Amino acid sequence: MDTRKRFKKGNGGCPSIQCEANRDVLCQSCAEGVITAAHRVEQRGVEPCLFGKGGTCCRNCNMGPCQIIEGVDSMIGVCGADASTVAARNFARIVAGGAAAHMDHGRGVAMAFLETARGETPYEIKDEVKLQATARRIGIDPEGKDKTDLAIEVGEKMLAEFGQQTGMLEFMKRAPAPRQEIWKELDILPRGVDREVVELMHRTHMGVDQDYKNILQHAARTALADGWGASMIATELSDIMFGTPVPVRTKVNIGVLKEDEVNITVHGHEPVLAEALAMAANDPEIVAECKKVGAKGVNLAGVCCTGNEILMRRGLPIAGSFVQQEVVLATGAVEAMVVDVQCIMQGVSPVASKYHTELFTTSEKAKIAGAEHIPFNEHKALDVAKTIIKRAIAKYPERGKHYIPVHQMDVVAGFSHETINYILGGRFRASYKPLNDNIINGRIKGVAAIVGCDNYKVMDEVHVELAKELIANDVLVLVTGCAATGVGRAGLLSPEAMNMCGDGLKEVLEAVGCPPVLHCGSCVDNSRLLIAATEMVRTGGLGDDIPSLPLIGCAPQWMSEKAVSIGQYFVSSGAAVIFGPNFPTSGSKVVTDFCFNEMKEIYGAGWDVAVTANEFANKMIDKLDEKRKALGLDKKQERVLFDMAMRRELGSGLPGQGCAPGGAH
Ligand code: SF4
Ligand code: MSK
Repeated sequence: MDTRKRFKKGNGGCPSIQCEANRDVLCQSCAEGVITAAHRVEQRGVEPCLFGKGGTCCRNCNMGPCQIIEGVDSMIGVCGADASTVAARNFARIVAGGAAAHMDHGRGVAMAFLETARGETPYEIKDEVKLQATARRIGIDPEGKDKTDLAIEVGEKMLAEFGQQTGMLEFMKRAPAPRQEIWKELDILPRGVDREVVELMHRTHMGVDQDYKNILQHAARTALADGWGASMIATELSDIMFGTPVPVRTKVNIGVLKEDEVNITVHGHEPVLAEALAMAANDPEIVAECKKVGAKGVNLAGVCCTGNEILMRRGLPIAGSFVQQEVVLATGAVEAMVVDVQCIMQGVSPVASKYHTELFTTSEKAKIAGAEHIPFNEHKALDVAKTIIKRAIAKYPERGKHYIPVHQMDVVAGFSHETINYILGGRFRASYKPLNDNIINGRIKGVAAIVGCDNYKVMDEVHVELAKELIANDVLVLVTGCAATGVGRAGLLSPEAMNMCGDGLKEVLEAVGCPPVLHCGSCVDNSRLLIAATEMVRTGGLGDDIPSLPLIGCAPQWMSEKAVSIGQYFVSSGAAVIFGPNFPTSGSKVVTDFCFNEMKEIYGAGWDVAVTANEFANKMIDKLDEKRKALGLDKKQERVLFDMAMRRELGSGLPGQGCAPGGAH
């Protein structure tokens, strides 16, 4: 079902969908003639092409393309492939595409980490405590080793996992023991990060694996290599190198652009370039250049997940989520947009060309016609960053007709799994035990993750209304990616939003002063949620594996292949996932039933779909209630009050100051 509201024409003939800030900018005269994704949806329709919808069209060889209809004998592939084989192959290839994006990202971070450890970049090893904890976790004894030697050893071991051919990825050992047993029995423990994607592409080549269950099993293995492998490596090494996030106050939405400063937006996913730009932005040389052109300074603002990376670690603002990337440029107030990889619409190039805006690509993997390519290199990170910033400064005097909307919202972000451990546990009892206890006593019904993209098929309000409904029902909400920016725009990432919570959740949050919706980072940072779930299991009282936890994930506005890989690694880890419209296998009932039902038997969790916020909320709350019932938590429990003895037992584990009990750090 299409939930997208029909476009209303504004004064300037502008499409009026998604958020108010978008509408406001696109209706200004400075945006006249600008074509954005919203306009293209209007021109092409919300379903631009039906070939491939439902996952049963195949173009894996030149005897096709073949459009296959399940249950119609004459509508199978020329090679005889049926709908289940094709739907499973296509689903698996989506997982491969998404996982590969995270894997290449993770490899880039691991290489930058190693170069940093060797003193070859301007970055540093900022979180030594996490370095030591990570070393221990991957079987390296940090005792007696200096920071440099230890970081080199950790970097080499992590980087080696990408090319590893046999054995098991080190971070898989963090999962609850029963989960590891299930993976072992199913023979889906990833052997190496890259190997699983290559094998998946081979298996889904014409004439190889034609058993849909076998194909989906390997898709699960590949997704695990993403979540517990590449994504976790990227998150953990980024934290060690750039600092583990702690709560910071900042702002989101297009109104963060500034009239009197040089606006540079960083768009994409990799933190290394954005970090270098942030380091260079306050350099005296740059400040002096700004003065020369009458600007007060450089205003660095994020778009998409690069935005989430610098928001979490540096408190820099986010100008826009995925659906806002072209609109940010249509303000006419951006001197430069710097992009790296993933989720960058080609449409940004023609929009930038209408203004004085410089569009720079920086990764050899991602060039865009009309953009200037300035290759980024970690060894010369600051030089490249300064070159880009100086080019942007030179454009400031050319800023013409422009419009910066008022829309911006205060947010508190930076909830790494270490921070959740600390903030919910308190300074003297940092642990997941208070979270578990409040779930057990019923003040918190459970935990829900709203992750993933935003896109034009589903209205923005789904994220927002869903989050509101969940917190009103005492569900603690964790958000990542562009969903996080969307709920941030609506004010849900601020402690003031606790007034919207049910009484139980409100009571808990009032005691710790954190928002009811916790921003946990970018799309690779979904790996933080795996660790949070694992810590909840380890803390005790909620069963011995992830499927028993009152925990559920959803991606109402999923767009990217990465979302499918993330969803599959959640499911394979035992956390149920509800997706927004157009589940990729919907053309095959056989495969969809397998994903929705049989996966529950195999992994203890399966997929589901929903459309409206209400439907999502009902399904998610029902699922949490079901889990609570299975744990015997449907009856009223007494609240556990912590006395001094219990606090001593829990110990201390401030982020950046040591390992939390249970090894959460
Ligand atoms: Fe058609 Fe089979 Fe070729 Fe796919 S692999 S395009 S189903 S003939
Ligand atoms: S950027 S993958 S639109 S979350 Fe990570 Fe946003 Fe989705 Fe891209």
